[in-house]
Amino acid sequence: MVILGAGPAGLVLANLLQARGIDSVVLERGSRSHIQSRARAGFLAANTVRILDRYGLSGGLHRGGQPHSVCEFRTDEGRFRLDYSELGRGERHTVYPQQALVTDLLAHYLAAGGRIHFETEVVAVHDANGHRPWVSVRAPDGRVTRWQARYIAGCDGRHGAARRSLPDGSVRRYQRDHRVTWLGLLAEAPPSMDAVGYAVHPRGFAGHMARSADITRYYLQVPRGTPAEAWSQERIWDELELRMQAKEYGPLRRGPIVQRGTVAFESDVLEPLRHGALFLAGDAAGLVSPAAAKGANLAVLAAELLAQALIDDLTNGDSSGLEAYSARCLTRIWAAQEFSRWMVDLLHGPSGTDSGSLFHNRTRLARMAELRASRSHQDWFAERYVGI
Ligand code: RFL
Repeated sequence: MVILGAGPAGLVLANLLQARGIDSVVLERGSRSHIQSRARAGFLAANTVRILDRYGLSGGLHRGGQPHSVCEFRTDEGRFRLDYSELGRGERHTVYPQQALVTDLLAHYLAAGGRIHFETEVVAVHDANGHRPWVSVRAPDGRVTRWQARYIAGCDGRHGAARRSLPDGSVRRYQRDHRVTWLGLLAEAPPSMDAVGYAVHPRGFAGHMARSADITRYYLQVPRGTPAEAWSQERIWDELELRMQAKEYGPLRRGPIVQRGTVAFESDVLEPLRHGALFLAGDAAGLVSPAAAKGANLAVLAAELLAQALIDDLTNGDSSGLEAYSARCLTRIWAAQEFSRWMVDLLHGPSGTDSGSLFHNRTRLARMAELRASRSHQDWFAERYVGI
């Protein structure tokens, strides 16, 4: 078994196969220090934690993660809070940085005797639909070699080799550009509030998410094409305070911004998630806009489904799980896409003054008003926001 990519999808899959003695290798383009320091997700759903618990992969997140269950919406019409541990299914998030999770998963895999090659880029997947599937690989010294495998797991993200290797017409790609861009910021500053903050402002969205006692993530909606370095730190803090209505609700705790990057909101889903011996999981299978914090959670879920199916096939000769993998996974992916799109629409309005934009903004405010006032809307929101 060859696994492309050492993100959450690849490493959960690798751990589960290793635990059942299935011979596999992970091929990762980046260095170990790169994957262990790449800041991305932080909000893990309760179901993700249950999956990691099931396989003994959750020690680090129980020690270092923080339970979280409150979000606060701020609009022109005031603010309101939802504690989703008291709504819907009563579940919480665990806030644990993705790079810490990746570090834990890698350590566990290596301790169990797992094999991984860093700085080893998969160039392409070959003959996935044939008798002898293989991948071509560029080693750190530049030599191109090959790995043969019975099955190949494409867990190498949206721009990886698995997607690139799919022959024309073998899968269909459903795609949407949400026309929203966030400037994602990591500040060396304590959180400014004890909740996830979603500020909907005429100048655009602003978000606040605690990562730890001294690190906070902020997001600012910016025009598409804005370079990440375009805004000075002072301008960023002023804009965050304005949109989050700091004058009314309290100042933000400022600190140096130590990482920044822009994220253009795009979503896509491939169907089916299998081409012969090649299976797609995580971002390689479908990219979800980060508005609803679903991507890493879907990656872990898909990895478990795929691992179970592979174990059944390779240890019992039962291929029914592999045949059902794509459809089972796609049901979850589309549900996450639907909620994510709902969140994108709730948090961002068109900036134009044409009647279509004004109409859109009015319906958005109506959606917010229902969320503020209606218990059944809040239950619906809670179930989808923290669920997967
Ligand atoms: P990853 O994590 O991108 O890992 C893929 C790995 O594959 C390697 N690779 C290759 N290796 C070999 N050969 C090649 N040709 C290769 N090409 C690529 C890469 O180096 C990498 O190590 O994919 P995976 O495992 O599918 O995991 C997906 C998640 O990383 C992603 O969905 C989340 O980060 C999305 N996301 C969030 N998800 C959540 O569930 N909760 C959150 O709170 C959350 N916040 C976020 C996010 C994503 C964000 N950005 C940056 C898009 C916040 C942000 C800002």
